[in-house]
Amino acid sequence: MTYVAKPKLHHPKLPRNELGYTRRDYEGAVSTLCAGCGHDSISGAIIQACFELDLPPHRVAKLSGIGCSSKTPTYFLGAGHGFNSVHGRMPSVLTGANLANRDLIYLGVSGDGDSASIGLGQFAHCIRRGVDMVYIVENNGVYGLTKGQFSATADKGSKSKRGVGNQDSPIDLVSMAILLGATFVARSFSGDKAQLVPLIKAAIKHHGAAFIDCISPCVAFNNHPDSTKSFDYVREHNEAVNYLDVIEGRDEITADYAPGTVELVTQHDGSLIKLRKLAPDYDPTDRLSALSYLQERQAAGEVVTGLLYVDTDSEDLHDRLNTVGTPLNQLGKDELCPGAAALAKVNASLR
Ligand SMILES: Cc1ncc(C[n+]2csc(CCOP(=O)(O)OP(=O)(O)O)c2C)c(N)n1
Ligand code: SF4
Ligand SMILES: [Mg+2]
Repeated sequence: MTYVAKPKLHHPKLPRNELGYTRRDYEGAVSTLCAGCGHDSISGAIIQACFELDLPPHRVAKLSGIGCSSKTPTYFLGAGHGFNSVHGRMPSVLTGANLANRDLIYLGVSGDGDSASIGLGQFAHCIRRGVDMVYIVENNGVYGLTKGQFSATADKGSKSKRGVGNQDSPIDLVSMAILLGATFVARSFSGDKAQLVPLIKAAIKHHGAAFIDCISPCVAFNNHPDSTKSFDYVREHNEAVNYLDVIEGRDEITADYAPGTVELVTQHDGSLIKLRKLAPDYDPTDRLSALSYLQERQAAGEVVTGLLYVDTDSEDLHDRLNTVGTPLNQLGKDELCPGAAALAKVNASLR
């Protein structure tokens, strides 16, 4: 119930991070989603990731569209900035906010209907522009909020709760994100926090467009035996290519791993991704093999999860536009207005 406030009291011995915050300081309002909805587990993973990264909650901007998934920013980071936009329009609002203030951490939360159906064009352009953000799709294969219609990510042949088969081909958002130029692409499962939390942390540390497709079963409309987005199906067909840890630049690196099974990937800000490879031949820095591996395993009915692709030389929209380092919303009149002489020169060049 939205009117039930969470109790402010908490155990005095709750662990605190470097900022002195407990995990409770990263929570939001009480969730109104169905009990057992995968989306709530993703909110829990976001809370855990931000707590572990010692992020000041007020430095995070949470943007979403419309849907059960898009409601979730209310349930985490209550002290962050939030903007619940129009269905499928989160990417352009996020792009504008990022251009105006590059200093915040941008978290776009969307659904498969929000991003693969009505918002597909917005998704594509936001990714190809390299907006510095973490874009999470909470993917359940249905429009949960409007009572379970198939979305564009529902697998062909997948059956609805009422037994109707989906005849259309699915859109695979991770393959699409790689093709569109995302520089960090991952897939995970709401029921696998051990994999999801480090992926979110690495995505936050990434400089550029980071995309996470998170399979998140809808217990009300799409968690039955004929659904390929059900808890049971994903557990049985989950093919994890790797598990990772994120090591921040300031920490001493004490890796305890068997040679040949771990790969260290250095990100733009010096943080390290320690990849425990489960598929020994999988190279997440090789874009072409990532795409063909995804197609191959998908044809075998498997759901490939883990860090699928990362470009360690990534750039973002601000790099491409060569904008100033100071957030535009902090510039004064003198910096923003070039003056009459400069304007006259521009006008003269156009005559
Ligand atoms: C312009 C517009 N068209 C349609 C709708 C109705 N609508 C609301 S949410 C939704 C789909 C949500 O599906 P998804 O993004 O997958 O989120 P979920 O509820 O499954 O988490 C639709 C079609 C709307 N709100 N606005
Ligand atoms: S309808 Fe589905 S997606 Fe929406 S809250 Fe319920 S379980 Fe979650
Ligand atoms: Mg959905």
